Amino acid sequence: ITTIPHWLLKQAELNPGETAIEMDDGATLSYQELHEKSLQYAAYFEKSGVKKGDHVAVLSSNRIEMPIVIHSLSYIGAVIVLLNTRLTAKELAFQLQDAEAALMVTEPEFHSVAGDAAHRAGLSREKIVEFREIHLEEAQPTHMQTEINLGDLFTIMYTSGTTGNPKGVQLTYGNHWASAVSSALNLSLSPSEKWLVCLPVFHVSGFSALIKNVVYGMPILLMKRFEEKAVINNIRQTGVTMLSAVSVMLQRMMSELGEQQLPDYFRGVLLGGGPAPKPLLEKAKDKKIPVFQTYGMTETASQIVTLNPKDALRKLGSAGKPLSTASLKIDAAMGEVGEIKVKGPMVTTGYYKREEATAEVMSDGWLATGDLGYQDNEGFLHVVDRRKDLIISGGENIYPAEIESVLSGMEGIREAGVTGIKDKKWGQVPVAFIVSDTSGAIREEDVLQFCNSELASYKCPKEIHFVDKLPRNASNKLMRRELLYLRKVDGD
Ligand code: S0N
Ligand code: AMP
Ligand code: MG
Ligand code: MG
Ligand code: MG
Repeated sequence: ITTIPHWLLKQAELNPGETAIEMDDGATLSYQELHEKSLQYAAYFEKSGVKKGDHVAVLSSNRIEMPIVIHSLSYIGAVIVLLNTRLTAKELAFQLQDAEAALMVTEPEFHSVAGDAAHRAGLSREKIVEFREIHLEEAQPTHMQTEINLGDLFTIMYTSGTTGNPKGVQLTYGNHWASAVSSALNLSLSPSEKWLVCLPVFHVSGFSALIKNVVYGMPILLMKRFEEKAVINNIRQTGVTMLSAVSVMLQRMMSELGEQQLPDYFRGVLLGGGPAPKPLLEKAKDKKIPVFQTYGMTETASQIVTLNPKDALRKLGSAGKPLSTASLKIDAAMGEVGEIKVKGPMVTTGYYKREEATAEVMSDGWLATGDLGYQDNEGFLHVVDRRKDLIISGGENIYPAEIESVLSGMEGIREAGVTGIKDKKWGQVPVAFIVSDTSGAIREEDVLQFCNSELASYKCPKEIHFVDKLPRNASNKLMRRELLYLRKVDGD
């Protein structure tokens, strides 16, 4: 197959009156309403000049407009560039430019950062559309995509790398569709479930739930932001059966729960986006909260290896087996650690305009993830280490190279090295080691202020250490793991 009926059009036909989306403020949309609103938005975007194949950037929190904008853009065949709302104007500008965005859609909350980013990217003011400016005059666009071509590019989401600038991960409709179908087979999902979405929709973690919503006809409860109390209340009061989360969210939910339990109809938490600490999994088991660890990434449109509910307790700590349409291989003997490679219809076609970077990780359909793991004697995956140098803080990725390049651009800094340390709250946080140049007198507070103006705050180093030189090997390569020996902790 190359084409399928548009998934939202199909749900509007099959389940018009069923609830598609509930918001935590009580607003709801049935599939028919979601479809009609999306058509109206599509007509507006078409009138604004958006054509099939154009790239439209979206900068928004999990508002009800988010799914509407996403489906409306797919109704006119535009490609959606999802922007992380925590980024600075400078970081956003890079992505707008790199992705060749023709238009940016955003909400009033980001008025000023969006304006600044667009200006830096050379995108004119009238190319920024705020939700409140969208006029719903026409009922539908003139050129509507009633069918989805699975080979067409659907989304671009940015991910940083071991060197230099972020790269745009391209995902086709087929990638997202295969992901949704495979996830349903793995977790036995059906329209009688309700999925709570508290992960950001600008990440594939949250985005994939919006696709499940229209591919299965399964309702979702969309939360504007994560808040542990509200998540627990929503599970109790609105019949939520499943949710996806990163470790820090599960941790916060369990502290909030204390001795209390979740209702029996709650089927479980799909836990991913970073390491799943064993003590956290044990604690959830004690509290009778089913947790399904999943391994996946932006490049695989979310899950690719996931622990099946039936094995969840027996195989605690494992990330499970590849989904039914996917394959996994580790070039090492059984039980031995090696690089994790994955293949399947959910795997990206590559990075936007980065043929070299794509060729580096893709070969014969296999994606070399850079993550390390082993398969046990039953074939279950155990992830033991993340991609080279990658720091994961509360589910957000931080690449030392990106922070180092910002730091060395600051006046007074000769060179900088960045690595991660363990953190109780976020799992890991970045710390920086700085060699100042001969001009001397550079202050910690100036460095922090500089970082704040250039980098999203989760990327800003939590400690600054001034050192005489950085540890390098014989070929002059920075040895980031050795940086920690230079760390001077207060009170030492
Ligand atoms: C954990 C979250 C919710 C924390 O945000 P919170 O509590 O709302 O913070 P704020 O009130 O916004 O800010 C308060 C201060 O905290 C700082 N801050 C916020 N987040 C972080 C962070 N992650 N690290 C460090 N600091 C942080 C703010 O900057 C602010 O500080 P100041 O005042 O100094 O500005 C939030 O971080 C969050 O939503 N995290 C999750 C992100 C995520 O979705 N990651 C997954 C990405 N990966 C993928 O998409 C692929 C894997 C995948 O698909 C998947 C993942 C999980 C589960 C399922 C799947 C799946 O396969 O389906
Ligand atoms: P992202 O690029 O934001 O999609 O992050 C994906 C990365 O998160 C993976 O390449 C891994 O390094 C890490 N990750 C995802 N799932 C797991 C897991 N179950 N255990 C350990 N690390 C994980
Ligand atoms: Mg908050
Ligand atoms: Mg990430
Ligand atoms: Mg400098």
